[in-house]
Amino acid sequence: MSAEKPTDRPDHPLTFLDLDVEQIGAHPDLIERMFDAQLTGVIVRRAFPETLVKAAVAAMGGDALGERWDSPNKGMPGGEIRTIGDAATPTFTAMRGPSPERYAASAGRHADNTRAIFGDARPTAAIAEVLSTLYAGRPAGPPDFEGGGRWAPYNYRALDPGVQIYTHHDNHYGLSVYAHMPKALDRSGLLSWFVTVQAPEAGGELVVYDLWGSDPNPPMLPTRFLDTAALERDWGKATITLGAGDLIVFDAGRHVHRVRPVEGARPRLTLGGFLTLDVDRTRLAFWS
Ligand SMILES: O=C(O)CCC(=O)C(=O)O
Ligand SMILES: [Fe+2]
Repeated sequence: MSAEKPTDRPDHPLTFLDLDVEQIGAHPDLIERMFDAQLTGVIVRRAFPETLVKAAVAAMGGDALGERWDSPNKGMPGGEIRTIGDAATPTFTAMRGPSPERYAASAGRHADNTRAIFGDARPTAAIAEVLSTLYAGRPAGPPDFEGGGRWAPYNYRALDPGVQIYTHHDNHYGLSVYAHMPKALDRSGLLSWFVTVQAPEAGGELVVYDLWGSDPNPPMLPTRFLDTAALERDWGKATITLGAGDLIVFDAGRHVHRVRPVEGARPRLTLGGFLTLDVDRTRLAFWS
């Protein structure tokens, strides 16, 4: 992690903790601190066991998953992420996000996709354990999808050479799919998390700015996308490099962020989603 520019926005500080998975038991308050904007993010090194990393790279980096891969940003120059499983976000092909019916069908395939990648191993339990530990051991899991089924716990992502995730924030509770999220969950905040299973040769860093999605007059391009060049010039930022097995949780509901273009020959492979707390602060919910 490096903060290239001292922030001149003391009310939007960029503060990250960088821990090894063995250390996180000593920090049971980190999820709440992020939720309450006291901390921007936490990096958990070696959070995902090596056997799971290897299985994910073998499957996601090969071509056995074929038709399971989707291209939700098809037609977006430089932004054509590949995914397995839908996310509750706007995409280039669905600006208001997936319909509830589409999302529910995709979430219903999550277990089968996960078996195709990991066999009998339990990646979701491994992630739930890390997130729960950061929340004082309280239960962590995907919420019910009201109307039937559950939210998918995460989706799978590949950024091929040259591809990036453009500047955005992730406070998307206004999308129609969120009508199916239980009311007991707190929508005043949202954190992102993801696990890197394969880092690219270069590029692909997460860049987090000290601009919040709720700030007035953000720098916009005529295309109505955020003006990344203006952010690079005038805002403070943190650049975070993640290796295989590292997990990050950060305040993606507030902070504008992006993933720099992948350089080199191999794709950047991650799996991840979002999380929030219930209003009563008794459990953590994570979903894609
Ligand atoms: O790199 C990823 O998988 C996602 C990055 C991102 O925008 C997020 O985690 O909110
Ligand atoms: Fe994001």
